[in-house]
Amino acid sequence: MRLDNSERLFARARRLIPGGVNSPVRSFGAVGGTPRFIVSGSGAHVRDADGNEYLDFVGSWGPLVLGHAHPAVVEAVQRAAADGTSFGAPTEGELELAELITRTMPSIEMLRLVNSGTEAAMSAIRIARAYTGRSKLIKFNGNYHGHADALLVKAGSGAATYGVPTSAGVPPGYAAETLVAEFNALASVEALFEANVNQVAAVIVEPVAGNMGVVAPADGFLAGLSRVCDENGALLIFDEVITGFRVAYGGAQERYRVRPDLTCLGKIIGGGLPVGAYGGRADVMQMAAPLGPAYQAGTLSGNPLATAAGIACLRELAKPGVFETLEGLGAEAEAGLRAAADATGVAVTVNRVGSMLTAFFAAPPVTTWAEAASSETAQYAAFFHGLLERGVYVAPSQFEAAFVSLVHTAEDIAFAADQAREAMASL
Ligand code: KE4
Repeated sequence: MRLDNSERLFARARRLIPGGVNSPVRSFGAVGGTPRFIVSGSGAHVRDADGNEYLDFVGSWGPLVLGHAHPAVVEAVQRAAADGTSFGAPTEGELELAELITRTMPSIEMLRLVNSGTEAAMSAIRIARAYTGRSKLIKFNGNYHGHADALLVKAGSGAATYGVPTSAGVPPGYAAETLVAEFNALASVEALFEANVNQVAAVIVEPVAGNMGVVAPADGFLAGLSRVCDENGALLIFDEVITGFRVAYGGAQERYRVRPDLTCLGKIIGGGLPVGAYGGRADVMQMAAPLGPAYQAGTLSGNPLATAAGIACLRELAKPGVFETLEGLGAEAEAGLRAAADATGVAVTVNRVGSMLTAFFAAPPVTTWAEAASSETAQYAAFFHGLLERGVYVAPSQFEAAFVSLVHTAEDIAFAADQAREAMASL
């Protein structure tokens, strides 16, 4: 496989950009080799700077549930851009996107648009602290909520991938306010509440973990979190940056029928452009400036291009049969991976929720961070390259999700399964 152009571009990039990338997980640091410089995407495929084409299951880490360059999204962005790219003033598009979201997720009575999932999570936590007057936060080992200081404590995704789950540069005083529980272990949450009576402002959770690889909530776990938060006067924050409009149109809160106090959104609601959002109970959201005393702002928050892309994307997802199609394609992808592991005898655990899934190179079950972290990451790296050489692009990290889009076909999934079997056979 020719990689001259990606190698040349990567060498240039490393001179100016730390690690040659603008987000660590892209650097292939965990799997080795040269990150592919992508020049275009169309439907379920991307093309790199050397003309190599790949069937894409990264999907820009979740936003591209409609695939690359979907006509409805492209046309909406082109039309919006022709009228100006940003005004720094309210626009109708922000209102329309807010109405689409609040109609879909009844727990969100009011919301604020921001530019990323990181901003959404950090702002939701600030609002929760302002509302409760409390400082401490409970998060889960292996969950990732963006790179705000308070959240880079035992974080998943790239932080776990590169072995810095608690980042340098976060003052000990900040980290001390963040308490860490174990995902799917309600007792670990109850113990933290008992040890920090009346001090916890909120619990923030990925309702379906995506950043340790995909780990579904155990039966009753999410409802248990809601109960324990209510009992202790704390707010429950669902970080649905990945799961929102992914695991159901109404996200994990619809799929599992648990109503959080606050929700963080991102990725899909921007249709591939930078959008995040936080929202929830109106009495809590009243804390946000200019209504209340908790300040949060953003030059490009709700900008017309991003809201146009997000509205076009959510409108497509609202069409009949979309989530049945995503569920079916996800199930086929899961079956293909399981068949590849069975045919080759490789110890793989495949976890899936809807159209997000992960093949863990670990014996089953994988229901906790500890079990996910026991994966053979070197084997995953070899599998990753085996797929890449065969034209299939998945996340360059064991601790991420693969995403199936609406434009992957049954033939695509069958092709990927065949390549997975060959890649596993060559381990
Ligand atoms: P952003 O700031 O990257 O838009 O969102 C942060 C975030 C918040 N919450 C969840 C559940 C997330 O998954 C993320 C970001 N996800 C990672 C990959 N799992 C983004 C990829 C990257 O870091 O480059």
